[in-house]
Amino acid sequence: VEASIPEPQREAWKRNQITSFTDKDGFEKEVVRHVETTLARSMFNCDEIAAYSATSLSFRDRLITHWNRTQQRQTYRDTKRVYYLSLEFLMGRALDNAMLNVGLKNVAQGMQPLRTFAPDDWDCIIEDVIKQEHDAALGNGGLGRLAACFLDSLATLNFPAWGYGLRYRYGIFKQEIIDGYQVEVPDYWLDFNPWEFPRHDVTVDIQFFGQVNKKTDGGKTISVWEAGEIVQAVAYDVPIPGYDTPTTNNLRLWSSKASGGEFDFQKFNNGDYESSVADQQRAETISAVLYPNDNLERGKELRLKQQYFWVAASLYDIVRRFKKSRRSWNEFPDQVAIQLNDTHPTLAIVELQRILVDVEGLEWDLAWEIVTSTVKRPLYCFGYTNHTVLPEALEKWPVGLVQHLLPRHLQIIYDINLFFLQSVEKAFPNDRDILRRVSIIEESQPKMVRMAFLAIVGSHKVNGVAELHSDLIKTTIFKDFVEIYGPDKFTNVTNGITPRRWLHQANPRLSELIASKCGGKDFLKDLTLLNQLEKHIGDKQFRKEWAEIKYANKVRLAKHIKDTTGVVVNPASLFDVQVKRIHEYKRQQLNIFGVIHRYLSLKAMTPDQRKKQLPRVSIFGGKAAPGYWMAKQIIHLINSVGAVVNKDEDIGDLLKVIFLEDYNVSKAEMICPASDISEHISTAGTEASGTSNMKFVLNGGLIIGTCDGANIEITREIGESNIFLFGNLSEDVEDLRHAHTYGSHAIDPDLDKVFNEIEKGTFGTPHDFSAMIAAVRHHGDYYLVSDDFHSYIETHQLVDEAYRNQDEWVAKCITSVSRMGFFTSDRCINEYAEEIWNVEPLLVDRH
Ligand code: Z15
Repeated sequence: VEASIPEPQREAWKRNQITSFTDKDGFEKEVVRHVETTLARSMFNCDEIAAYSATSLSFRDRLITHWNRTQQRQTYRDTKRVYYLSLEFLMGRALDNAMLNVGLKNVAQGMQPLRTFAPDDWDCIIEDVIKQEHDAALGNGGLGRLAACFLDSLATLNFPAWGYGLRYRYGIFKQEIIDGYQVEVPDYWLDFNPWEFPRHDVTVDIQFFGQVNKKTDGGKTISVWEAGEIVQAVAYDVPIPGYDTPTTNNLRLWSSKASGGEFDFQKFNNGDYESSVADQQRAETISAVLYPNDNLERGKELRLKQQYFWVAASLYDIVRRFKKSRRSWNEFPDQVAIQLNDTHPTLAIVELQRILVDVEGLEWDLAWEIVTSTVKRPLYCFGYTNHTVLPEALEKWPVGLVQHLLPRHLQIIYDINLFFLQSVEKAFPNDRDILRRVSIIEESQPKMVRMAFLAIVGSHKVNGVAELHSDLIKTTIFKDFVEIYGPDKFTNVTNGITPRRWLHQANPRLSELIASKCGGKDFLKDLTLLNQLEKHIGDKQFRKEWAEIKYANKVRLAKHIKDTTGVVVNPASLFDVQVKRIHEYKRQQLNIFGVIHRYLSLKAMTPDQRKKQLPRVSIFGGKAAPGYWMAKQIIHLINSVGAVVNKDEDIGDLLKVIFLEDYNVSKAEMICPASDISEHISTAGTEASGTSNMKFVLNGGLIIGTCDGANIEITREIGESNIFLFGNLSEDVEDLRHAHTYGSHAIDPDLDKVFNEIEKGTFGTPHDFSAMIAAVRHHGDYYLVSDDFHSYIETHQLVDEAYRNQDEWVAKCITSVSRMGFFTSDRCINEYAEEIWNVEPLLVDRH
């Protein structure tokens, strides 16, 4: 690194090496300095917000030195880098994570300067400080959180890697529940964000619209994309610290701005002030807001603009970095691995081809070899991860829209498609229909660009996110491509989660107990070490401490429930949790129908019978896309059932129904450790993986679930006796759906009773819920709610029985945790690195 610093600067750099705090005193000094200088406040009125700000700034300073060093080292060594392109990064809070990863949370605990505002309980101070931070919620759900876990693992494993995303001014909306309905409130989160660094010197001009003109250049015909509109991309960098390593990677988020600074001065001077302001506003709109749909594409022009804006800026940046190394273009895939998180960044393939051919003047074939890495040597550039088989989530863009916004890109897409179809025709001369089926252009009215197909053609590897899902894409939506390319292009990388945030940070007491049995904290870096827990299962004291921690976590959640909903729940009850985006395929409706069934059963009992029942709290949480009417009705039904059940004196503690407002990453950190049983009950074959299932089991909860996504692999790892599986299998779904539509469709009799009760008005105006019932009764029950209902109810009965035997229950939980090592995102990242990216870690010296 030293050698990379120019001679004149090197001496000054050496003389003034920045050292950051290592102990309480050093930390305290930094906090006071930041309060009194950076924040221009006085220690006399240091409130929680000032305390949060100063603490963050102090830790941030620490990160910056490591971050600089990491970047210098990566530049100097010039090895292959990974670029993770994702429209979503659901990061949550940064401070706690930074403190834990740097390993100095203890110095911040009970810190002297902050005692002014919490004089009684010094140990709690830091937890109060942490809570001041606003979640960075630049994502919808699983896909965005996966990207965040991957960044944590990439840094922890010392991979030279960058994330590229959009800096939305508004992340996912804040959810309020008013009269039982979801109301969306904008989430303005950037007011004070110490974790981002604006790079006003790192900008890229991005072009939209205009026309393509043919020109001759030295006898060669070239395409020139001219006129149109220019928007400027400005980089904002976020440091990503690894756990117990100095490696600190970079997440670069692009923000949009009118090009030419504040105003178009031409227009301004011409007296056209209003239109120059309008231009500016229009440019800033591109990065203004995250589209709040999970597993749904709505084909909006602004969304396509976001995608191109982000992809073009990122590629420009990647190419600029590559060109600094003065290598020849055919080395590009040796230096660059780009992972496409879903099809959202697929235009990157087209944009790279455009840069190589139109800007750099390469021949088409050579350029395409670089893009697709089809050269004989094992070169790698693009990899594409598919996250869903749901038809409504598969991206397609109208050809007319692409033509209008990105005329040159449409030409390139047509050329890519032409060469691709020619090769298919050659390989399958007798199959006329295959060309229609696999064409990147769907010949519909209007014609559509199929982004997944483009991503497959332009990538050297395509992966699904759990075994079942990866098998499904090979046999259904991408079947023809397996025939064309052979099976090796398609692979599986089962998702994982970072144990740093999802165990150590979310559940510090459990993490500590585990450390005491697994030979220290090494398990946080090698999660398979959890298997040492199993030999302690017979230890009564250990089981007792385990159960006490779960109970304390439930008490904490019960307090949150009381504070936010006013409902008092008994922490000794079985806590049954379903928190995730609200979606018909995830079947929160099945859960709430089950709750109603339980309620009716309890009501039908004598007081003596009731005394023998196990008390339960059914906890729901999750956001519905603002335009997803049915999902909003489901939220309303849950709240309506809660309103009736929670005040029913016959029922008391036996059943409570809670809807937790505004489920997000920081709430998940509190909820996961407090669950006894969590619900992962999607219709078989619809949930690509699921990742909260992993979080709940890792925190010592059991799960009830269908044979879907990663549930199947969780079962394989932890054992069938430690999970409650129910419902129809994925291979039978098609036939069942067919039978609903073309045969007679008899509703499960217990479910019928539930419907009748809703229709009697027990839970408010029946009309509000008629569409939900009709979806099952009259519209083909696409999600198989009725088919799975009986099995679901029976399995919940088994859960009750199992929970009565607390000793055995706790043993099941410990066994499960001990076998969860596979589901760390570190394992995923190592698999991607080996199988897809061909990159190696790069260690940075400790200082
Ligand atoms: C999303 O959150 C997921 C898939 C998508 O296609 C979109 Cl657009 C959003 C989720 C899957 O539903 C979930 O099963 C998976 O665990 C997650 O991505 C991460 O792979």
